[in-house]
Amino acid sequence: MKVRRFVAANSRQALAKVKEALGEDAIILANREVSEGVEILACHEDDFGHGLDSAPSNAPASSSPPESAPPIPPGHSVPRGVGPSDSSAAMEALLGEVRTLRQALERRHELSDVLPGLSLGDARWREALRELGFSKGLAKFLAERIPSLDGPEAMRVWVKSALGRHVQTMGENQDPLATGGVFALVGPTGVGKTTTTAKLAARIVLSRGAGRLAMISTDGYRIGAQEQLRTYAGILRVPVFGARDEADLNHALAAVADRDTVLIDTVGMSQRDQMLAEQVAVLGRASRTVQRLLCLNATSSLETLDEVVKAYSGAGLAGVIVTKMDEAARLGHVVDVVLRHRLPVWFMTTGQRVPEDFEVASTEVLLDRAFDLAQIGVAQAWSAEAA
Ligand SMILES: Nc1nc2c(ncn2[C@@H]2O[C@H](COP(=O)(O)OP(=O)(O)O)[C@@H](O)[C@H]2O)c(=O)[nH]1
Ligand SMILES: [Mg+2]
Repeated sequence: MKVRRFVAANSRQALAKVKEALGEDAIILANREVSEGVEILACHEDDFGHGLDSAPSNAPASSSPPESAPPIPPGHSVPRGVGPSDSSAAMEALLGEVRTLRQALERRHELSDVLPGLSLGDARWREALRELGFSKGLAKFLAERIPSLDGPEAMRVWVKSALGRHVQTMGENQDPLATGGVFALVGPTGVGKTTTTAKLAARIVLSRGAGRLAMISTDGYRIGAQEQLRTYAGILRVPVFGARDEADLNHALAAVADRDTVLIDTVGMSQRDQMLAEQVAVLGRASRTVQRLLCLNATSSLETLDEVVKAYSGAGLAGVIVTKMDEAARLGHVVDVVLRHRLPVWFMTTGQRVPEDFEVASTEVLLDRAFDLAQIGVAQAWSAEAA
């Protein structure tokens, strides 16, 4: 069989070369992506099969079988499927299969006329995932594995289900605060710790009453910071204690020992602040076990969120609260960060109103919002091309 190799920048050009050289009935034996573009191995239909099923027609009739063929022991018949009578039927079947493959390749090629870039390579998917906020690495990883050619909607469904198995959230019907405990909201200044503490407090008061809840503010540095929490606490009739240092904190915790749930609103610290390690240590040494919840501002960049998580991770984080989701243009970066650090998302906040703009995190909702493709340019371009 005379196999020829054709290489071109894309499958359309490679197929054109095949047709030009070998005619309409050329048999495509293989195709794959190579560094120069696409490589197609093909032969002329008349050549197909020569050298596979029998010796070439110009070979002497008595020529011995190829060395690689196992000798047939005396007294044994030729096994079915390789004997001369079966060979032509097998070859016919193989030929049929190759034709089907060729048609599939050509259909794929036609589809790429409608949705350029979909049929070959994964650059389009990667671009879309990058636009949604995912990191280069995760976009590449996912794009290389997306199996479908059916456009952005299929991509959305597939990626959502692939990521959905790994994004950890509490789920709509579970309230992680229901069992009580001491929870400290930590994170940089301005991410929404105080507002979210108030939202959580309101939620607890509404479901279980004010009698089992207390609040502590360690934010003694900013003017009005404790006042802000005291105002909410006053409305909710929940006691609030100020704590400037470790001794204060333990004193406050002792004073609220009868409350099954304690919310600590901490002082905001930059992820680069030297004091941060001290804050982590103080909460770690507290007289009651403190579960730290890191507030991640959804409007921050992926790099910033990554840096914040790394800085705040010391001694372990119980989970994450994604804040300001209402202001974020995209959420892929948030999903990316919680995935790579394997952090469960407990809550999501969606506005300034206390207590309304608050949700218990659900993977479904988080991914739905992260894959709101309508917002991104690639999907619009896709729809325009597909129309
Ligand atoms: N748009 C929006 N603003 C929020 C959200 N949560 C808090 N904020 C606002 O962000 C600002 C800082 O919030 P604050 O709770 O004081 O942040 P802290 O410094 O971390 O305690 C305030 O103006 C809040 O009203 C939210 O989910 N969405
Ligand atoms: Mg605050």
